[in-house]
Amino acid sequence: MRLTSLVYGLLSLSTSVFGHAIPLSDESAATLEKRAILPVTGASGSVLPRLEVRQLKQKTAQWNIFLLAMQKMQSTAQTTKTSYYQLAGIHGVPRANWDDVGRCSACTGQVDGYCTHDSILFLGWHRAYLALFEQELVAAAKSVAATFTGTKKTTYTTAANNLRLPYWDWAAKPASGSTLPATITAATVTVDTPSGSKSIRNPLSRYVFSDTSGLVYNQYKIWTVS
Ligand SMILES: [Cu+2]
Repeated sequence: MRLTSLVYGLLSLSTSVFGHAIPLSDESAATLEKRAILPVTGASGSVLPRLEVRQLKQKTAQWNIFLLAMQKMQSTAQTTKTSYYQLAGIHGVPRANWDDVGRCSACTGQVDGYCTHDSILFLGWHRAYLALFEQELVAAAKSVAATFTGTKKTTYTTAANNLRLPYWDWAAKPASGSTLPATITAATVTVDTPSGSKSIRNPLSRYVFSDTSGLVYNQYKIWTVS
């Protein structure tokens, strides 16, 4: 979410409380009112550490529910604002407006988007962005956990509640093998589902676009289109 959008949303709320019309930059109140504000709260529940991706993999239940949650986000319709596709678009590519919020007229070239790569807002912007991604990831994990039954439902619900977005420590060198985790490069991965063990497309390896119109980088053209 562009930070200015969030600020505008809060200002819009305050105008309804106090009954005053506040002129908001060059955007009309009518345009602002039709937007759905998505609060960035971070993951619900306790404050927990984010684990390095290879450490998370050691936690079998959390790793499984993490992969299933990523699969669920990626299989959500690209038009849904909290889908993997739309959340990725907030960062910049696919190049599409999120919730009708237009991009700045001065943003040109291939690295435009809402991401503030070239400003002092860089760190703050990405903290909010990752908090949004993480809250949707954990929500998806809880949703998937609820589809299990019996003791597995209990196990995966606990795992989902304790799941946080992992990170990759690129400076951590394993005793052998590639520094790039195999869990990212493997084409398929085996997961435990409510209907048993299954091999699925690895959601950490690729995303399959159903609409490539927002893609602008040549290297993305090699990706599969369903
Ligand atoms: Cu960025």
